[in-house]
Amino acid sequence: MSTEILESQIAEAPAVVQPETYLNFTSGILSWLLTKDHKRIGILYLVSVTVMFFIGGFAISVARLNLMTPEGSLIPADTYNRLFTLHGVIMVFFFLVPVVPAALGNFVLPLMIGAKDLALPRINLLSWYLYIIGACWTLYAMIAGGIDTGWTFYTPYSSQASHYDIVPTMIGVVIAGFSSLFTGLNFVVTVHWMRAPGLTWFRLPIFVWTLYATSIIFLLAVPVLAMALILVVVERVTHIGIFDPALGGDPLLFQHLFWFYSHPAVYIMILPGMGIVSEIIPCFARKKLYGYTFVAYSSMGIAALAFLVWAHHMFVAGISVYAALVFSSLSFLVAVPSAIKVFNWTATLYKGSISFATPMLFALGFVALFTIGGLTGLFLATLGMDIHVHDTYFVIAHFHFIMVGGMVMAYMGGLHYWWPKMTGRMYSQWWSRMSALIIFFGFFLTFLPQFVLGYNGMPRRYHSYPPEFQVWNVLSTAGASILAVGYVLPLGYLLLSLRYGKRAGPNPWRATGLEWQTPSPPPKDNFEETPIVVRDPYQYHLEKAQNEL
Ligand code: HEM
Ligand SMILES: [Cu+2]
Repeated sequence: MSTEILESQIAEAPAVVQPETYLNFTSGILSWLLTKDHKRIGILYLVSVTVMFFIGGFAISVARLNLMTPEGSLIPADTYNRLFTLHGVIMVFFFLVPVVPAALGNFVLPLMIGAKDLALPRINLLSWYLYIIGACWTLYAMIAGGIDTGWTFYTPYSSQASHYDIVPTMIGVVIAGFSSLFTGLNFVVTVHWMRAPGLTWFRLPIFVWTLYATSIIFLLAVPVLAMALILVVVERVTHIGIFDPALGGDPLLFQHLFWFYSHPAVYIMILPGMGIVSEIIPCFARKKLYGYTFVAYSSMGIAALAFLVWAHHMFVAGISVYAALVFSSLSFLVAVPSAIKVFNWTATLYKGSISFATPMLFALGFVALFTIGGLTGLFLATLGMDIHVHDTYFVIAHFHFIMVGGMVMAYMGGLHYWWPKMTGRMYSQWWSRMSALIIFFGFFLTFLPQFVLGYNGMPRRYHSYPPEFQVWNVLSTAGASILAVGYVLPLGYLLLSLRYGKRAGPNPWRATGLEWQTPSPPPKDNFEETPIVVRDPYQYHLEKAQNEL
């Protein structure tokens, strides 16, 4: 099997002493904190989002343990509410949104287009500082004060009922929002200006296309979220009626503004994941990506449609039946570009010479779990079904299939794919494959029972429940414990690889992207000389032909 070929290649990589790289050309903590190098900023993001992931994960682990028993005797209801809110806010705004664009994208985007850096390196550093300030601020507000509105900050909870630290939490989220906004701006400018000679738009790797589409969403949607949150703050401080009916405001208005951002935001979370998978599958199937132009256009199609479906979150909130019908139909349309991608990945796999290396395991996990998440989304877009399962565990299961089964899987795939490029080292193949499997099965055991729970009527955000739901909840908690092991393992073998890992060489996967044509880790300015592109991406069949000669 070609896996063996890969492993033997890893072993053959020459053990020469590394010359100057982005990691060692200067040293000291200040050289990192003041760096304008996109690769170092990518690493700074990587470390920070990882910390946030484990904080958010810890919070929900306690909440999930509480659900082992129907009466929820582990923690008080109030603590439970604060924990799931902390989990949601951290995971969405401080992990899922930035993780792929700001951490992986920052690192590989310039390398993939043959550029020296992003177009606006200082703005890039500023983005990271805004992220850190927003994160510390929000965390402090949520831990010292606490909020219990859920990550959606719905009014009237957030405008009157909740008495905790709503205002500082929202300000923190808005600050972090500007970080995404600047990253998006930076990426758009970079893709327009900095492509290597010969790298036309339709020669761009799909990951670059998806980062571009994501950036457009950032630019159009983040300001709306910022405005909505600022209006809640204004209302709480000045008591001018905006959303609060008691003051003459309209609570539905908040939901419109919020979801006008947050629905497109779910595509911010999933599009770059699709991009990663579109890099990994051709590489480990040693085939050209099937239907490249369709995949590229479908990314832009998803980005455009994302803005037309926000009110499918509001079917039971009191919008008119006609509006609901329109939003329901539009929601079905989003399935088309998504299905195109799934079809193209499957077609790429067909008759490929597949190697089940770790990044590929994660990518295949993504395709399976994302497909289930997407199909259950169609259930939710169906008006009658949505009325039945709205705000139940069915919804929790659906979005975790997309965001955790989909996005986190893709992220892990990308991390394992580009790790040798980032660090110059290989990690343990055995342990990393184990953790891919543990995450996959742990994930299923955690979230599959939640579809059953939701369908049978267990509402979300409840700290206790009727005893007949216990069996499924215990299964889900057991799955979550397995999942937790799967997430902690990579921390171990990746850190160990930094010291003990084999040297990776410039191109351990024999991939075709430009990022593999420079040493690992790359030198400070990425390429010794600017590469000139003469071929379309993913020309794995050419390489295969050469090997056969
Ligand atoms: C990257 C990973 C994850 C993300 C982005 C994420 C995101 C979210 C979000 C947005 C919510 C909604 C909170 C709300 O209802 O306001 C939520 C709820 C929940 N999450 Fe996660 N989650 C992640 C991982 C996990 C994991 C690993 C578990 C399993 C232990 C988990 C278990 C839950 C549960 C049980 C709830 C429901 C809380 C409730 O409504 O009572 N999540 N998650
Ligand atoms: Cu939506």
